[in-house]
Amino acid sequence: MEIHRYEKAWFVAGMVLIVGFIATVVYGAVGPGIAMVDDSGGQVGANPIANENYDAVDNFREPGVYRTGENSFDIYVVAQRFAFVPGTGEPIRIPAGSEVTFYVASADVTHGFNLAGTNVNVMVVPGQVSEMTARFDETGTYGIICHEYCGAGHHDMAGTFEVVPQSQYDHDATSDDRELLRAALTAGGER
Ligand SMILES: [Cu+2]
Repeated sequence: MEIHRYEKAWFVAGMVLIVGFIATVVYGAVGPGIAMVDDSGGQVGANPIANENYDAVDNFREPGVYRTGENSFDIYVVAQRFAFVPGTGEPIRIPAGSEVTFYVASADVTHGFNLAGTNVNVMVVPGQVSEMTARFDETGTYGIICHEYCGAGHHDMAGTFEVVPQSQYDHDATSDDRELLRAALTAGGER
């Protein structure tokens, strides 16, 4: 049986494309370390989030930035129509050289959480805490974008994430300090 040479050429081209596609996936996983977000954040009732009843859930806290170590932070974000809390009203701010774990939950419908220009990019499904960790060594400002159509104000659903120099880091901007302050006030009695 004779195979036409054009047919042979297309067969070779097809094989090269398949091998090329597999190679890009392998490179993405091994090289830049691109990974899928899994369900490690756990499930969460959508009602407690919508009602701001954060004490009722053990894997989500009041939205804000919590310092967990010298250079590590946990950031809890609620995505709701049509804002990120925090992020939209006030920027999320961390010092450069930080490792950040994001916990994002939805108060209503499915949203997206993407730090523009980074690998931090996840769907925020009601009932699920989307958890992902990233390192920010350089200063910069990133837009936070909702990339899942969520309603009439979707195009306005955006926020700001700022990585500032250590020296400029504003302690007052973090809720862990507010919490420390609250604890100090409670310890010192009512005022
Ligand atoms: Cu949206």
